[in-house]
Amino acid sequence: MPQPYSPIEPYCTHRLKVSELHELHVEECGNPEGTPVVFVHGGPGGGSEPWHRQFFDANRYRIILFDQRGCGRSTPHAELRENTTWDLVADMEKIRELLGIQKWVVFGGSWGSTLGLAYAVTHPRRCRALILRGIFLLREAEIRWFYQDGASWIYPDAWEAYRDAIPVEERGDMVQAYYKRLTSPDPAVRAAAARAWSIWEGSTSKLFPSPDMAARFGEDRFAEAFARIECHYFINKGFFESDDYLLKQVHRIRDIPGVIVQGRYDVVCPMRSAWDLHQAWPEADFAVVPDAGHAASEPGILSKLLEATDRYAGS
Ligand code: STX
Repeated sequence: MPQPYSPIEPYCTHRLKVSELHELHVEECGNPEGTPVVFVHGGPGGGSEPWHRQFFDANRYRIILFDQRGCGRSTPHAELRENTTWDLVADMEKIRELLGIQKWVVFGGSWGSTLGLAYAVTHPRRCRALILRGIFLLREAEIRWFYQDGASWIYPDAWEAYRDAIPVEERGDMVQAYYKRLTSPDPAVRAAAARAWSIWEGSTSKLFPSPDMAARFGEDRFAEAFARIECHYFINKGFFESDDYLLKQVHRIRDIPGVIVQGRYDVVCPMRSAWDLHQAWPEADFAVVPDAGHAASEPGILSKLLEATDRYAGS
């Protein structure tokens, strides 16, 4: 079993005001003189967690974690206004400038891969390397697969609760139906929809599903931000100008060292997207883990991620 690095605490935290409305939580761990790496969390709306620090050797990396707008310790919680992909890309630049970093390694899984790619194609010269896992390009087919029809064929049991939160006559467009509830003025309606949405994702993330994970995803505070922000980004097609925007922009980053790590049995972000990215960016290292799903904590995925961070750590 691969072991993550030991738990660590930040040596420094920041509150960064990025708009009239939003303030971000930013933290630095590890070695202030080390290679800078930014951890880009999933969702959108998932927030960063203490164990995310453990993908990196604290002796060799200056590890930067932040909570994206509206989630984790950033405020206001679950806020959808002034919250777009391009706001988040701009926030990453603000963080980089605040910390006086020229170039950093960008590490992200799932939505973290989406945002990591959006950042990298916009600011390629700021990226020392990219480490991407569980590739999500936020294309219509990916949203349809997981939230409408596809993953439901693999997890019909977990699907029931997600489906039953929506009345039959609205099930033709689940994302739209959820959006209506997740933005309802009634907090009880919002909370019920958020729980159902979030538990669906938590129940399907691992090759061997863990009840712990599903339960954690169902906690009110987490679910509210996760479900509302995800749904908002999906309704808005990721704020990308076209469905294949990221793939079309990959030419901008092909000379940056890159690693793509993908679980073969990822049901949340099926391997087709990682494969499409690999085709568009053949120079990047492409590691398919034959016995894993979506989660970064699965042994085969963790092992490849640790290998990748070790490679770019410098001396
Ligand atoms: N959303 C996939 C995603 O980014 C489509 C994601 N799924 N679960 C997570 O992120 C966390 C484990 C980070 C909450």
